[in-house]
This record gives sequence, structure tokens and C-alpha cells, in this order.
Amino acid sequence: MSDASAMKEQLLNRIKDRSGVIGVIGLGYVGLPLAMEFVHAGFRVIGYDVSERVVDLLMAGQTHIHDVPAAQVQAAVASGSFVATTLEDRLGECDAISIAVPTPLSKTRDPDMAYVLSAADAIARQAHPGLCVVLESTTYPGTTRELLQPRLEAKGLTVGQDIFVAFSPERVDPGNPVYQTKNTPKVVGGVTPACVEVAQALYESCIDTVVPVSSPEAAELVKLLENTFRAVNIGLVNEIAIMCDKLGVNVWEVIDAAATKPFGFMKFTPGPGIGGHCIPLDPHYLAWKMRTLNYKTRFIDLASEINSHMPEWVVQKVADALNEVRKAVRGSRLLVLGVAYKRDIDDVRESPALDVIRLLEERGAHVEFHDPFVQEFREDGHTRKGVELSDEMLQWADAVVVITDHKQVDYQRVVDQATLLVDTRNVTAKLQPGRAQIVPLAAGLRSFGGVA
Ligand code: SAJ
Repeated sequence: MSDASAMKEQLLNRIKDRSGVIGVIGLGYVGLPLAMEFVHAGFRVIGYDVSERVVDLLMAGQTHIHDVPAAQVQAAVASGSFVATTLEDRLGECDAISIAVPTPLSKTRDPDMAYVLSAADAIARQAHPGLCVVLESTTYPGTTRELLQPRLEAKGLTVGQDIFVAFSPERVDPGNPVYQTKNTPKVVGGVTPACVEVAQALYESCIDTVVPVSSPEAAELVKLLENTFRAVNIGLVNEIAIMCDKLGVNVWEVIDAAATKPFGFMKFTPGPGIGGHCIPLDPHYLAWKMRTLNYKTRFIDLASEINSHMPEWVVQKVADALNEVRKAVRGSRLLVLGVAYKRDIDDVRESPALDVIRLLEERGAHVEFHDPFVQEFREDGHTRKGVELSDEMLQWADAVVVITDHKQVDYQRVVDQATLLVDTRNVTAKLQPGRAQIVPLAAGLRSFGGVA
């Protein structure tokens, strides 16, 4: 057996008998659940994060990730199976390391690879023969081979022989009651067949289904296809909403009826735009990479144009609705319901609600918000606090604008107390007529105060 295959067999055995030490870089909504799955599989896990606050709270048996109970962290720390650290040299103890750090986009929508490069350099400083390194952060095709591999080879290691490198996209959906890290199929693409074999064995130790693909580029593109698919289809359905508005057709009725087709159709719903740290951003990694190859990604660009136009569409709906009752936006009192980027969560990142609020305030409106999951949020260095949902607040508002349709809000009460309600999420479809004039996202056959 050659030295290289001996190295690979030794690593495979350490994975198989759980004597291997697993490193996870980045203990956020991706890294911490992954670390806990490796602990659950029987490994000793070293979690490395640059945040002392995160490391300290984890070592104190607490959690900052909703999907990971504090009791699970506490048990992992108490058993000695998990340690969180800011000390880079602890990575030198690891036989395999997964990188789960942020990959934000710059203001000009260029990938900001600083976190990935920092992690790659830390690993390179601590790397040793017989190490497997897997990048999980969403990124453009080519990152693993162009940024990660050279830094590891600079140590004199040979990928596929004494170091094994792969990409495996994260598919964490925070708060998903059905799919968590363990039961969500995991795609793995290695730089060489030996890299695929090792990375596949690594993830098969703790994840139910592992799907090998032939290269890191294929794995990188899998993730981008998944989320570009969503962004493009949301863009399509938002444009259908605009068409329905011009046709005077109820877009929700059309979508619900189309969704009765048992094959060849997948339901998406229009709204005030798209938020979160995945869908608005991920497609732009692909667009950026293709620009370097002089190729224009027309679907991505058009979907982005339509989706990012939706906040302005909503603001125009509000302006038109106020105009119908002889009010100007300037000086109007508006209450936005729901600022999180999607229902029943507390994350406001990239939320279209923030755009709607900004645009309304730029037109001179006085805007307050209520969100049962978000009491306050910081934007441009200042904190914005929400208000309680009271009859007085609903009566105070010249218009109430539903942006995020949290299930726990009593929308019948809103319809009964408000005078004007702009409904961008179709929350009023099945309600009894109340005091409020209802303005749908897209014109329907619904009369004011009635239901379609
Ligand atoms: N949105 C619409 N219409 C839709 C679906 C979504 O307007 O039909 C909006 C949402 O309101 C939100 C944005 O798009 O503002 C993104 O929504 P999302 O449902 O895609 O939720 P995310 O951003 O949390 O996406 C994540 C992704 N998961 C991963 O990247 C691992 C995505 O691939 C999942 O499909 C999605 O969760 C999910 O299904 O929950």
C-alpha cells in the first residue's frame, strides 16, 4: 500500500472508530448544529470561533442558536466531547475540519471572502498530513480549488494524498420543524476521488444521507442552483402579481388554483420582496463568477431586479390607497406589521420591511412597526424599537401595512380596528369584513372592506 493510500486508510479508520478529532470553524447557525451532530456521532469536537462571547457562552453551557438547546451544549461540554475555543492552535489536534464561516456580499455584490481566507490561513498554519478539510460556506464555483487548496498545498501537502479537500454546501434552514442537519441530505464534492471518499465517510458518520458529486465546483454549484431556483421563481411570481394587478385579477386565486396541478408546478407566493442571508445573496455569487467569464446571468439579474423592486411596488400601493382617502404619504401615520424577513422568525437581515419603512419615511410618513418576534433592531448604527399591537395603535394609523405574515397576529382584529390595510401577504383572504378598507398586493376582485 502506498504512503498516500496508507494515509487515507488511517484517516478513514479514525473516522470509522471515532478516534478522530473533528474541528468546526464558525459556531453559528450552521457550525454549531454540525458540531453537535459530530458529538452525537461519538467524536471529540473542537469548535473554533473568533468570537470570545460565543466561545464563553458555549463553554458555560448556553446557546445562541435557537435550533441547538442549551442542554445539548451543556451535556457536550460536560462530557468533554465538545470544547469551544478562540485558540487557533487547537486546530492542530484535528483530523478533519469543516469551515462554516460567513460569506457576505459587498455593497457592489462582490463576494467578500475574508472570513474564508482567514479560516483557510488558520488551517494552513496548523495543517498536518492526514487532515481532511471541507468548506461549507456558500460561495462561487471555484472557491475551494482556487482559494482553499493552494493555501494547504503551500505547506508542502499534496491534495488527495496527505490532505483531503472538499466542498459540502450547508442546507441549514433555521427553525425548520422537519429538516435539521442530520436528516437533510448532504452533497459532497472532493478535489480528487480520494477526497470525495474521505469527506463522504466523514459526513456519513453523522448525517443520514450523503450525496457525492465529482468535484468541488459541482457541489458549489448545487447550492447556488438550489437558491437561484427559489429567487428566480419568486421573481416570476412577483411579476405575475404585477401583471394580475394590471389585469384586475386576484393573483392569490390564480396561484392557489395553479397549485392544484399535481405535477410540473411548484407553488411560490408573491410578496413585498425577498430577505434573509441566502436567497437575495446566493445567486449573486454565481453572477459574479460568470461576469469574470464574460457571461451575463440574465435570469439571476432579472429576478433580482423584480424582487428588489417589490418594496417600491408596496410603497406605491400605500400611496395610492392613502390617495383614495385624500391623504398624502407625507405626514401620514403608518403601522408596519412584521419586519422579520419571513414569517415566524426573528431575523431581519435583508428584510424587505426595512426597505419599505425607509422608502415611506423618505416620503415623509411617520412609520411605527410591530413584530411579535422583533422588539427592536439596529440599522445604520441606530436602534429602532417596535410598538405593542393595541387597538389604539391600529386606530392611530392612517394605514396598516402587512409585510411579514407572522401566524400569531390576530388579523381579524387588525381588520376590525384599522381604517386602511395594505395586505402584501394575503392574510385577509378568509377574514370577515371589518372596518378596514383592504388593499391587496395585486388588484383583486375584492371590493374595499370585502373579500375576494
Ligand atoms: N419568499 C417569497 N415567496 C416565496 C418564498 C419566499 O416572497 O414563495 C420570500 C420570503 O418571504 C423571504 C425570502 O423570500 O423574504 C426567502 O425565503 P425562503 O423561504 O427562501 O427562506 P430562507 O431565506 O430562510 O431560505 C432558506 C434556504 N435554505 C438554505 O439555503 C439552506 C432555502 O434553500 C430553503 O428552501 C428555505 O430556507 C426554506 O425552504 O425554508
